[in-house]
Amino acid sequence: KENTIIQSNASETVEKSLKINNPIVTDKYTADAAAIVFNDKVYLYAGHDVAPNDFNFYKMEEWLVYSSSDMVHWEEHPVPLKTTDFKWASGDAWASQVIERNGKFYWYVTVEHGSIRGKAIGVAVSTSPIGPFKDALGKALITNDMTTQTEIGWDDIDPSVMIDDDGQAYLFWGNTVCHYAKLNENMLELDGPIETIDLPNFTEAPWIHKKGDWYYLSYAYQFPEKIAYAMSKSINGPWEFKGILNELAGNSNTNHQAILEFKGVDYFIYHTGGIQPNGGSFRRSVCVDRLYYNADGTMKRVIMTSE
Ligand code: FUB
Repeated sequence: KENTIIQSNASETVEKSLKINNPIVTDKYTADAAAIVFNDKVYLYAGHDVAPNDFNFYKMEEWLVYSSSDMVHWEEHPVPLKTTDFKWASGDAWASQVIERNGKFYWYVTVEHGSIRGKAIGVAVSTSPIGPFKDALGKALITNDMTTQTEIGWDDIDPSVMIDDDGQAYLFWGNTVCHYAKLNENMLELDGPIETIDLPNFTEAPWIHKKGDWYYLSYAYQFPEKIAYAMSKSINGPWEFKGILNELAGNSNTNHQAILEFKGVDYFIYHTGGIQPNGGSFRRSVCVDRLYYNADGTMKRVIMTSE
């Protein structure tokens, strides 16, 4: 299977066909990617899987950042953020997402809290998309104590953030239960109650995005994870379940997506355990493929070139 990007450059009237090579990073294990477009480039943020080959759990202590002008050639930048940058945290660089507002870049991350049981969501800030980023609050934005719907310590993970057309920012997150709340304009405080969304077989990894008039809430579905999604005409729902967007990602129990449009082309970013011989659920690799919408706004199943 070949997934190519056709880019036309009107001034030169040339068309170049670029082939995506998956996984996009081969000298490190990368997972849980998020991406933004800024000044004609894509910035891709990922957790760094460093679990030794005989260690069967996540070992992640820093996040990485890559940039690209064409989604095919990627430049790695110096490590922009580590769990040790959050003095109140004790480790675990789990899933995250960056967003730009008024020239500042806010990075919402999952970490293990040092003194409150379980995972928590923190925020780091920078004036550049490649950092360096600094802890913006000196404490967690969301902790396990704030959402007690489940007994597990990892229900407050996987932040996804969006600024709507009217300027209102929203934070979505969760494992087992999907939560969302408004964010203040300073991006550092909640601006209202924490709500929950009922989604079939929601496991984790919500990703909120908007295209045209539609809001899309995609998420990791069941376990091992596929990616499913729901659509709504309002960010407050009701959400209509639309089915599976991506099948099981090869050789990894988790499957964590990011969705974006860049230079008029839609992309689906995910991870697999694809690098052999040692890739797997705790040594994952970020992949990119094309995403296609139907005329009614629904998304077609992703054809993974990583397999
Ligand atoms: O990478 C650690 C966790 O695994 C993430 O937070 C989840 O989304 C899953 O990918």
